[in-house]
Amino acid sequence: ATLIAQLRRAVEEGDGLDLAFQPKFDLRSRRFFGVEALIRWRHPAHNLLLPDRFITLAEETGLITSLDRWVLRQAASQRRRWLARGVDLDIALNVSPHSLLEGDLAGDVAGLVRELGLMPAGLTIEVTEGALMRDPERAAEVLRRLRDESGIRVAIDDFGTGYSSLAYLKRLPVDEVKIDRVFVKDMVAEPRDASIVRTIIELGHNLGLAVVAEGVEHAEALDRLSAMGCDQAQGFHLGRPSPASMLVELVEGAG
Ligand code: G
Ligand code: G
Ligand code: NA
Ligand code: MN
Repeated sequence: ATLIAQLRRAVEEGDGLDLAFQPKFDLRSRRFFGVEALIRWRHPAHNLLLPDRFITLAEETGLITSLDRWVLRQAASQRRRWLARGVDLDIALNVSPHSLLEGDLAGDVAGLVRELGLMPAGLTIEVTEGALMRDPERAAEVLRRLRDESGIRVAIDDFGTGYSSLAYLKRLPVDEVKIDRVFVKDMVAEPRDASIVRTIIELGHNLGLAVVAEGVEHAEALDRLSAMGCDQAQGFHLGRPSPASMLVELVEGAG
């Protein structure tokens, strides 16, 4: 079978798909407060496939809608299972532009949150600048409904690599910006990267947004981000994407 046919089967039956969870760390309380869910595909022949190998394919074939819906249900169910064990971790999930702008994401989320008895949802939806800029009016409407009807937090992912207009950033119903890891990766050695990071933190705070740095790979970067007033951080230094069970150990170990 072709990769497309295999992906269709995986998505339609949820067979071989899995979520990895990467911890998100609060720099002020020095605690893990949440995770980002990242999809993995245990392909029969290629072992573990990372999303850069199949998300584009899913977008091109229209499978992305079902894939994102599967992720949403899994993430919400995981949140529920953790809550039942007294583990209160916000779960962030990535939503493709197509899933944000077409169909009825806000309605789907509201239905799921009601079904699982999660209110507020304790979920964050991460969207890229590209998704927001493709149709800012429609994006704003969907995001506003997600926040109002389901208590969803909204994050702009990979911030600084797209082309968001600052005028839209001011008007969009967003809670958080995530500084793209290309700026964070070398910020200790590269003064210009450090300046960009500092500038995004200041911009975010001036607009009343929480600022998250992704791609934190070393303790030095974490210290610098802390000193700059960055709110939250994520990266290999703090924890790699891992199965749900390992997350609980990490969080309880640090708590
Ligand atoms: O997990 P990894 O770091 O390899 O992710 C690579 C890219 O795939 C990232 O841009 C991430 O946002 C995206 N991605 C990961 N999981 C999902 C998912 O569940 N849905 C969508 N639409 N994108 C995802
Ligand atoms: O685009 P998005 O931010 O959703 O991408 C998440 C991707 O970033 C995941 O594939 C994850 O594996 C990867 N990632 C997470 N932390 C780090 C890190 O510290 N360094 C690098 N290089 N990649 C990371
Ligand atoms: Na993301
Ligand atoms: Mn990102």
